[in-house]
Amino acid sequence: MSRLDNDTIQQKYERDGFIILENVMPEHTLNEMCDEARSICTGKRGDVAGTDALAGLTADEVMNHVISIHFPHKISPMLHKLLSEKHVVEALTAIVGPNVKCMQSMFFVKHAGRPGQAWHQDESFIPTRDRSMIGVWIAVDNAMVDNGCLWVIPGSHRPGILWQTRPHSDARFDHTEESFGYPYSADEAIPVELEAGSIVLFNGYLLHRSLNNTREQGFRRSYVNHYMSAESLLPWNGGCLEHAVDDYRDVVMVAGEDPYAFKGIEDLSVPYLRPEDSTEKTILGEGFNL
Ligand SMILES: O=C(O)CCC(=O)C(=O)O
Repeated sequence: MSRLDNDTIQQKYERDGFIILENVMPEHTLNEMCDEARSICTGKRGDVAGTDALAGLTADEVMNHVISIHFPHKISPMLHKLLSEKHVVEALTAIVGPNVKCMQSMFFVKHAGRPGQAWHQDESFIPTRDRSMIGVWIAVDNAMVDNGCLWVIPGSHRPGILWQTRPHSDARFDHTEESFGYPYSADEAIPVELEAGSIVLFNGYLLHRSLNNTREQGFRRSYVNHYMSAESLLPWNGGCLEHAVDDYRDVVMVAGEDPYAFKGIEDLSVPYLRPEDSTEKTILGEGFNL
């Protein structure tokens, strides 16, 4: 990251809607992240919705049933600390401003044969009030086209429109709805192939997707975290509350001052395993509406 100065970061991000930081995470950290994911999946870090139904399976077997672990930072000090990784925070402050908070973490596992996620915009799911949402996607394994790397439509964040979404029946993707009605063609999309340890930061309005992992074996893991300006309120439900609150306060400050510190921090986000497809929603039990 220090390889780019702040102006370049801002210019590229404003133009394309994403920037890449190469070779940020050392191999030992990537290995620790994988060990941590295994511990979480087998309940060694505390309660995770979805693990009961998969009790008795090995960590790798559990990870073969799920797309991702949501909010792992809530129970893993190691993954919590990585939210504030210094190169990431430097890039975030260059793009978002001096005061930055994180509201979500996800550890994607995407085993061989498992689906990706259809075209979508992250701000459709996590609505900031100032359009400052930014995803930080850390490649834990080499992420290539054949194992389901991210794809983006460069510049698609610029209109600042959240396109409509609808259910789809494309078996390459999980049950999450797809965006449609946008004025871009398939040949404007580009794959974001990354070596393990590299990172892509992308705008919450950027159209992106990931394809299925077509390999015979192995995982395509990524640690994906969402951040925003600390000045903005966050009318969100955290993916598990029945209704959105005016300002979701289960956040982690990673830079600067929190102008709403007087509200305190709440314990709202619940770590859970996101099922591989809608037929496995039952592993989560009542109260989840994914
Ligand atoms: O990593 C993936 O396969 C999908 C990630 C994604 O689309 C997202 O984080 O919004």
